[in-house]
Amino acid sequence: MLTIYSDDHHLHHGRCELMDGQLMPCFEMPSRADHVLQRVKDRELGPVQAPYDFGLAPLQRIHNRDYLDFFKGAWARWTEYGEDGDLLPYTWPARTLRRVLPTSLHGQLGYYSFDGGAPITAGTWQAAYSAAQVALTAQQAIQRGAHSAFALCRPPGHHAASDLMGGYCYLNNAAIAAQAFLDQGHRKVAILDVDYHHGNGTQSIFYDRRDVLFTSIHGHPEAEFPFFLGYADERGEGAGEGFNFNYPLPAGSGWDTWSAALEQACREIEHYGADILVVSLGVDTFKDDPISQFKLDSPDYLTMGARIARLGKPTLFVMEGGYAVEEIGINAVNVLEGFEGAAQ
Ligand code: SP5
Ligand code: ZN
Repeated sequence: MLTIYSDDHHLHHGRCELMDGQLMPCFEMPSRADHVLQRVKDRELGPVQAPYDFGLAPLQRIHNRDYLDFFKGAWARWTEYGEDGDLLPYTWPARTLRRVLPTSLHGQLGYYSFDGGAPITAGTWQAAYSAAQVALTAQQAIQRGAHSAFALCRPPGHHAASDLMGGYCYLNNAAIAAQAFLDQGHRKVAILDVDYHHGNGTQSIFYDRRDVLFTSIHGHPEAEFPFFLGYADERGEGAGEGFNFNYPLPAGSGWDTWSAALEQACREIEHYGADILVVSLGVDTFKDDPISQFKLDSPDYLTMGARIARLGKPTLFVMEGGYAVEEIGINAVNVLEGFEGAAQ
């Protein structure tokens, strides 16, 4: 399987995040992607190629122009204040407040984010831009006939909505790639989001559309980030009604529970008749993940990949979360190897 990778992800290295009342080093760190790349090489999964540059147009198909302009320019505005620490929001337009776009940098940052988990550093825009290009380059490989490809994206993307960053995400790599498939002639794209957290950004982007089926297996939002989306009764709206499927699972869920949800998601994807499958590949479902509560073990990821392969669709894997850094490469590449072992 072809892997697309850019070293630019090293340009994004947030200093800290707030957890349990303390500032901790960011769980979403550069060594994550380094470990995945190393495992791709160790297992001789296939060639590793740098991304092409498709420019901003495919990003603008998903993200609002004002959001992209804000994100691109935010760091320069921050340095004008003489600051060089991470740029982090601290006020959001929650209930009773007005959703107005202030002129101040921090006001705008609150407007364009939903949590304090997406720090902007000097290189965040470039890293996120390159991650989107990684996804688009892998998408192009499938468009040109490959049965599968792996977009080794970092930072991840599935929490990012059309004009919101959060949950370590800035640009929605999977959504950008899904839209590119549609723009290049495909009619039905299915997204299977296996990250431990609900893909709220992806769901919101496609919620009123039927040309993208969104399915997600995740920690129940009653108890888990992102809390405010990802419930089973969210089935889509308008033309998109019936094209959104959430499988929220309780803390402690292991492979038996998880794989039963995967069966249901696969059934919906088959019923939908997708031309293409995009997998939001988070491996934070792992038993030793430091911020998650599922109990999948490394061999389970081989089985996961094999089940996905049995759908028989051209499949783009897009890297999302996974914070057990030592095992992230094993687990992510196990999905890909399980897929290859079962695909014809
Ligand atoms: C892409 C992705 O996986 N983003 C996840 C963002 C999760 N951010 C919130 C983390 C909060 C962790 N709290 C764990 C409490 C354990 N005591
Ligand atoms: Zn996650």
